[in-house]
Amino acid sequence: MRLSVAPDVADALASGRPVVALESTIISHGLPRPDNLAAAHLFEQLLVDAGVVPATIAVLDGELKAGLTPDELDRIANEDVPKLSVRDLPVALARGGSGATTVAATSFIADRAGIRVFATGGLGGVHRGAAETFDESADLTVLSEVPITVVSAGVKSILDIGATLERLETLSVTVLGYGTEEFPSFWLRSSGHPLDWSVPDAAAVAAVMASRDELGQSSAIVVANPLPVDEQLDPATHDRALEEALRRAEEKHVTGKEVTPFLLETIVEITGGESLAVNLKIAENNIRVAAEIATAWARR
Ligand code: PSU
Ligand code: MN
Repeated sequence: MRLSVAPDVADALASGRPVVALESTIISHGLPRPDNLAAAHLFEQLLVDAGVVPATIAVLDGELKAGLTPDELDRIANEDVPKLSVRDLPVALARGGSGATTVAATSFIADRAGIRVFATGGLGGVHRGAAETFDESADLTVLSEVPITVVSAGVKSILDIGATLERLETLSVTVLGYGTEEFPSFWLRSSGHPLDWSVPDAAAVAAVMASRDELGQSSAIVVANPLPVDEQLDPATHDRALEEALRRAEEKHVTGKEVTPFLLETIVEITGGESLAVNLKIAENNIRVAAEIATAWARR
């Protein structure tokens, strides 16, 4: 397989030291330039500071990458690379192309590299109106097939959160509230959707990972990690921005894989960057928890 694992990542995996995978679509499509490159460096540094080796995942020049050099990180942040999900990977490899990986493609590549824990901001999910459009992220179906533990702040309220949770159930993806009994809605701590299972700490997540392996299951564990309430987006600002972004997407007939980036950019614009600041906090918060989980896992 054309998979290049960075030397520090390969060393850590070989000696059982903690590694956390990071996705690259959040860098290329989820955050605006030039903040995106600074954020990408910060995300890696948070892991390094926690004694964990970061492995940012992407596709470059026809090769799957687990762990990027600073130059490679710069390319993802500053070149107009496409967003690649799992179905796009064979085409990118065949053409010698490059791209940023979604949660689905990152999970797939991280698993092939032998990485067990992955931190992102929010997962893709079932879009509003999916009953007519069938727009559901491949993140969900891929997570039913890849035994990775992914830390996220739930899914954004731009999606249909209830339908997303139903699909995760159907797909046998284990969902754990991290210090919460409720599924978070990314910018907000609450979504109104209760969860079946809550865990208090990283060691409890590692114990569930071990049980999953013991059962020989192939599906992912989603760790739903909400922001502290004093760090969340103001709920009134949130509701106003969401409504307006959904209206504009409909008016402009935005469809397919453009929907997520369009809504996110529009919400950043409407909130005057406030949603972006919260977005960064969410990613940082998830990375810290992922570092603790990877460390607890490495100790077992
Ligand atoms: N949610 C976010 N920010 C993002 C994404 C999702 O809050 O940048 C990205 C992730 O990479 C996710 C992808 O895997 O969008 C899902 O896109 P789609 O719905 O087209 O599958
Ligand atoms: Mn879609």
